Formats: sequence, structure tokens, C-alpha cells
Amino acid sequence: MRIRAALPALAGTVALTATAFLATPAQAAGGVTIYHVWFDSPGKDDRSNKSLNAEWVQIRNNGSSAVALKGWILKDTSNHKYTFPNVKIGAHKLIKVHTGRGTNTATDLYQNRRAYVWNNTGDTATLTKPNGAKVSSCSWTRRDGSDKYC
Ligand SMILES: [Ca+2]
Repeated sequence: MRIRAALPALAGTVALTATAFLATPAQAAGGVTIYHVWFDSPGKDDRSNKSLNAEWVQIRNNGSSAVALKGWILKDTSNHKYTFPNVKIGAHKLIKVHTGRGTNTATDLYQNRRAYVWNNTGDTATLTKPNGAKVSSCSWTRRDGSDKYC
């Protein structure tokens, strides 16, 4: 009788733990966060491809397993959106999303824009899942200089 009574209590504990885990978006996403943003390219903002690519957002996977990023969105406060292609970010790996044009690799992705996205005077980069659920964000102001670690 004692064992039968103990079982439902144990099942209840397990269910609660699972719910708490799923309720934390960062954990559900494998711990992907916006790690570092270089919002003010070095030198003059001359709109050259080199300068555009010196503006970037770096994301990091703090989790112990790879995360598929396909369809995830990176956006600014003006709602300029970048949709991730079919790529995965490995465990403890970094990926930079550059503003300008280039060929995507495992570590560097390109928005293929001809204008800057991240405002030098202050902005917020937000990373969401395809359904719009927020995964991470990073804000900065002019006081941060040219880049910000979040
Ligand atoms: Ca900028």
C-alpha cells in the first residue's frame, strides 16, 4: 500500500520539472543567445560592402547540442528582418550575421543588404523563432561605443 501511494507523488514531481524546463525559452532553444554586436563599423559609414560586413551580430549556442536555426529571425527596432537559412549552430559555437553581401559559411552568414541595419546611436537586436517567440535580445546606446557584449 505504501508503494502504491508513493507512485502518484513521484509522477507529479516529474511532470512539474518537465513543465518548468519547457517554460524557459532559452533552455528550450538550446541556450542560443545574442552574444556580441558590432553596430558601428570602423571608419566612415561609406556603404561599401566591406564596411557593411564590419557591422554584425554574433550569436552563441551555450547549450550542449546543436540547434537548427532555419526560419529563425533577427530583427532591429525598425523591423528590418533577416531570416536564417537552413543552418545549424553547433554546441558552444558562434555564428556571425553580417549586414553586407557574401557567401554563407558555417561561421559567417550574410544578410546581403546594401544599407546598414544596426543604428549607431542605439538599437535593439532581437532573435526570435519562426513563430515569433523571443529567444534573445541585445540593446545598446551611443555610450556603448562601437560594439556591445550582451
Ligand atoms: Ca551601424
